[in-house]
Amino acid sequence: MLYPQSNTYRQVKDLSGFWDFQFDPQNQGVQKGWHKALPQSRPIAVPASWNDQLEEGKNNLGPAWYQTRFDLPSGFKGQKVFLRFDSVNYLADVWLNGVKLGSHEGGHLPFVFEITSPVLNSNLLVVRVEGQLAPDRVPPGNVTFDPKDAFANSFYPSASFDFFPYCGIQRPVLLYTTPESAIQDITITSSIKGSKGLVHVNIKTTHPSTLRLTLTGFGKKIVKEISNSNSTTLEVPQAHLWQPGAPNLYDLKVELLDYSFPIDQADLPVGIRTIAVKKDKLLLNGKPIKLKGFGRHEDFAVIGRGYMPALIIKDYDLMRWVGADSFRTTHYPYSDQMMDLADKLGFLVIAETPAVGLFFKPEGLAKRLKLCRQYTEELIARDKNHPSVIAWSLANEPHSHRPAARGSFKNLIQLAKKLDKTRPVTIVSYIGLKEEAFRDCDLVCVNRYYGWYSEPGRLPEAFQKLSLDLDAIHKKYKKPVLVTEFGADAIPGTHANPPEMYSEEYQAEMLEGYLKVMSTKPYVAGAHVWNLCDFKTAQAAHRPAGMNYKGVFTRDRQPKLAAHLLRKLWKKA
Ligand code: GCB
Repeated sequence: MLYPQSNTYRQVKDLSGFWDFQFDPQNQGVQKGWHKALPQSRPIAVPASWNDQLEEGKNNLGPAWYQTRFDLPSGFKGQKVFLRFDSVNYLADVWLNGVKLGSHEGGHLPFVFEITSPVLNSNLLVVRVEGQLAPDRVPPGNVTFDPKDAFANSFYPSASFDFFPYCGIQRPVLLYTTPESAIQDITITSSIKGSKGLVHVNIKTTHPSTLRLTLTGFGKKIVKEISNSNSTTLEVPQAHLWQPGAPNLYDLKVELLDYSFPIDQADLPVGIRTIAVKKDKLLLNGKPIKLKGFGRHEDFAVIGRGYMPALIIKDYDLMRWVGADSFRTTHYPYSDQMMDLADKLGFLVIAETPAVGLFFKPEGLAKRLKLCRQYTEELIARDKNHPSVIAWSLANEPHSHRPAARGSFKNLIQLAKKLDKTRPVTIVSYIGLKEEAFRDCDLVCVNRYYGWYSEPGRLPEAFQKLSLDLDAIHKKYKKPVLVTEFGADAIPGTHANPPEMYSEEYQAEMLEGYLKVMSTKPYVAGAHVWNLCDFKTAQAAHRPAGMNYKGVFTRDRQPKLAAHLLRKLWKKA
């Protein structure tokens, strides 16, 4: 899926701004025809979650309605016109000029409608958004309590996951055009042969035609024309490989030709790199790597989970400052812009679907699994061309103790591997040794909280358990092991000597001890601290002030003791 581009043949208009907004507590909007105009609206910012913008928005998960008016720019006429939502959480129904365009389920992934025929000179766009938590949704909520299903029902609102269930139009809404004959999609993979980089390109077009590819960078320009085929390989002599510390990107221009005249164009950055698993090592460009980084959340005061360019820059800067080289998009795909910058700045990314808190009780299971497949397809379609993405994570902490889990993950992993033959596929588990799905994964990713949820206050014991546990997991699966979460809450400004839970000292000591244990294990291919920053959760007895304080930076991005410690450890490594 190509992100909307603006060039000689294509236009983009960003519909961000103040939209009209109305909650629908009686759920009467559809029946009363609100899609034709909202009766009593007030302004709201788009993109942003609605919850922290308005007093009654806080624990309100909808339904709610948005509307905006836009005029079709003159340059859009005579072109195919599309409307793209980068992310609406959770369920979106969309009308243009009173005509229903369609619906989309699931936040954090884009959806597009072609609107060439319903679009007018002046338009009314209306969106109904609903973010209720339900057992047959992913991520789920309002799940009947089962003691084996961690987190179920302990939160208000009743999320089966540990972050606030922010709702709304959370990323940009874009109006864009393509020509009638157009490039629809480009898929890029790369391989390395000696000093040569091979860039494999597959292009999908509306009509069979001739294509011209131009790859430029590092003083080289490679041009190739292809007809009668949509695939080719570009050979780059003395290739500058992409990797952290040297995020070398080439520019690929693809032109669609009518005879020899270009009639459409799409541009993409290209990073030449390989990623592979060999025995218990994770190899980037053929060399073993060990990830140092974080889990994170798209989360900030007032905007909630809304797209905020300055926050993206800030978080990359914090990661750079601390010496991190990687992150996992916990627990849902991040914005396209975040991913673009990972390519540019040289961060390695484990890209995760929104499948968090997945459980395998029979009720609603078919629907949940269908959504998991949809998210896997949508995520890979969106992020397949990013050199920064080195693995797909298809779930975080599924409650996989039921037998249905193994087969379900086997199918899901197969799907991901069919869609992308180049990247390792995994799930992230808290079960570890008993996680049957690890047999089908390329990487073994475990979240570990010894010294926090177990062995509270007893760090030496925690480190011992961690060590034994990791060795046992490695012995069983013989694959690279990544500790994709470990951490302790530290309430900013809380100090204790000797260290005590919730103090900054305890958090720092725990992270240091975990990293020390992992440094003695050659099979550990990654350590991701939970979390980069403190973040908002739903309310629960174990979440003071509705916050998870496991950030090494505060929610407003100031360092705790642990951030300074990591900087010392990671910068010198
Ligand atoms: C986990 C979850 C993460 C939570 C974290 C915690 O295992 O994957 O979403 O926030 O633990 O702090 O409890």
